[in-house]
Parts: sequence; structure tokens; C-alpha cells
Amino acid sequence: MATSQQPDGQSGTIFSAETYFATQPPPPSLEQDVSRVKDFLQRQLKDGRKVVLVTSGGTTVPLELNVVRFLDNFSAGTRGATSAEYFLKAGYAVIFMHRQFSLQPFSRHYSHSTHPFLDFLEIEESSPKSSTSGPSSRINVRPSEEPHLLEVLSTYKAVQRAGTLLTLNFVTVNDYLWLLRAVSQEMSLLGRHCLYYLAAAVSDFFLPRQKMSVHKIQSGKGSLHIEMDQVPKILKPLVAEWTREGFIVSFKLETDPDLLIPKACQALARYGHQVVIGNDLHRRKFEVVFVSPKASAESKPSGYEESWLRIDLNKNPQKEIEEDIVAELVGRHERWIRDAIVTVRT
Ligand code: 9Z3
Repeated sequence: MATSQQPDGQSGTIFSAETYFATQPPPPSLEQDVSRVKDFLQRQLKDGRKVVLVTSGGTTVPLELNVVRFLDNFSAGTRGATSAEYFLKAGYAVIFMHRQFSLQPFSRHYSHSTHPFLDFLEIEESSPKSSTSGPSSRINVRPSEEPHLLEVLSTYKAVQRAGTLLTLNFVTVNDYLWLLRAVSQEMSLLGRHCLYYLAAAVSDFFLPRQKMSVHKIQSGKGSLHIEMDQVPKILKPLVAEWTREGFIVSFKLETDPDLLIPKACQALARYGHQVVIGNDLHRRKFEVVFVSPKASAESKPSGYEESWLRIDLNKNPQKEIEEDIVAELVGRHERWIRDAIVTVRT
């Protein structure tokens, strides 16, 4: 553990991933989750499917052990849940690791806030004569909603039958880190046939268990001062140690558009993974940028290239940018697998 004065005047402890996992406790459900992941991966391996880990939603940072207050990261889970559906459609098996209660594949179409399902159900009252036995009323789906519901429901049922979607939950940044490490270590079994799609919005700061108040922090002493420590840069061990050959895609969220490309390049230079998808908070639904190392003969990349993906929501309001993001990544992942075969043969 190192104490540092950071460039923006912040001070605090910087945990290495190793120190982090040696000092912070695993979530109670970890063992059970890992055993579900193992079973799932064995099945996919047998069926010869590629597997993608999609992380989705924001992490929390609890301020108390008996948690009443917490810091949260922005994310509804739309990016992750929508992308998971397109990966399933492209033939991938999906481990969907998401923040509890954030959006999920399929049910996202009927979110309680944007499209509450009770609003498209209708009650059909039967006539008193016919109600001698059984319930006197029936529930019908409003006809205008039926085609879409039928499409979503039949895809959902087909995915359930095929057993190609595994859902895991996290709440805190600590749950997220432990789970990400465990799942990626298991997935490394698949070599190049796995893809990591890290869309969750992960806190950069946390409060170590050792510094947390046991009970609810009391008011009455004026302002509240909390010093948080920096969350270890988890992409580093993910790329270098936990996943042997997986194709790793991380997301970079910024609100200052000038920072998007430099920050994406910085992440690639630091961690050496395959793609950073940059998105601006307010433009993320219709514009993203893929930043990746430029191909070169040597093992070190000779700079980075950017490619913008935009959709026109005025022309096609139903279009989801995740459809094009996933199509692009499926192509890149395929080339990544093919390149390895060529390298081994030559
Ligand atoms: C993203 O940038 C996601 O695309 C969004 C999706 C969170 C913007 P919604 O769920 O939003 O559709 O509402 N995710 C990554 C955010 C993040 O925390 N990135 C870290 C960073 O920017 C690196 S891992 O430093």
C-alpha cells in the first residue's frame, strides 16, 4: 500500500490489486457464484460457443458497515442489458454481471419507469352467467403491444431453453472486484474464445472496511469529512494475469469531450488491452468512438487509431447503437481468434 499526493491535490492510499484482495473481504455469495460460472462454462465449452462477460450498471461504495448511506456511480444498465441481447443474437453465451435491480436483457423492454407492464395488460370481465366455475375475469395483453411482447418473450424463452445466459449480481464496488477477478480467472479456460465487455460504471474511490464506521454516521457535528482511497486499477491484473488471451473491451465515460480520446489512449497504453470504447455522457445513445492499438509488426503498438460510430435517431428512433457496437466487436473478435491460428501455424 502506498500513500500518495496525487496531481489534482488529492491524497490517499493507493491499493495494489494484491493488497486490496488481501485486506478486503469477499462477498458471501462468491463461492456459489463461482460454482454456477464453472458449470455454465463447461456447458458452453462442450457446445463450442464463444462466451462474453458483460458487466453492467453502477457500483456503490457503502459509508457504514450497517449501511444506510452510500456513494453511487451513474448507470441505468441500458448499455450492458441491450448489448447482452445482441451478443446472444450473434451466437455468444453471455455472463451478465450486473448491479442488482439495474436493467436486464429482455425485461429491460418493460422497465417499470419507461414502459410499466401493468399499463399494457387489460382485464376482460366475463359475463355473470359464464362465471359458474373458475375465475370470473381474464387478463389480456393490449393488442397494440402483442407483436413486440411476442418477439421479446419468444427470444427470452429460446435463450432459457438453450441455457446461454447466466446472470450474476453485484451491489458494492467490493462485490464487483471480487466477482470480476473470479469470473475472469474461470473464463481464461476458453483462451481467445472469450470476450470481456466492461460496461459497468465502476467507482474510482472506496472506503476500506477497516476505516468504516460500524453504525450510521451521526449528524450534528457540522460538515462530514470522509477520505476515500483509490480503487486498484483492476484492468492491469485482468489483462496481465487473470485472462490469458481474452479479447478485452473497456468503456471510458467522460463529460468533457476533449478528454475522451487522450484518456482512452492512456488506458490502452497502461493496460495493453484490445479496445476502449469512449462515450460522452450526453451523446452515448447515438455516438461512441472505438480506440485501439494500430497494427504493427512488432509486439508494441505504433500508436492508436480511432473510429467513430454514429446513428441517426431522428431518421430511425427505434435503432439501438448497441446493435452496431456488438456487430463491430464480433468482427474484431473473430479476426483476433483467426490471427492466433495463423500465428500458431506459421
Ligand atoms: C460506460 O461508459 C457505459 O457506456 C455507461 C452506460 C455507464 C455510460 P447506461 O448504463 O450508461 O446505458 O445508462 N461504462 C464505463 C464507465 C466507467 O466507469 N469507466 C471507467 C472510466 O471511465 C473505466 S472502467 O474511468
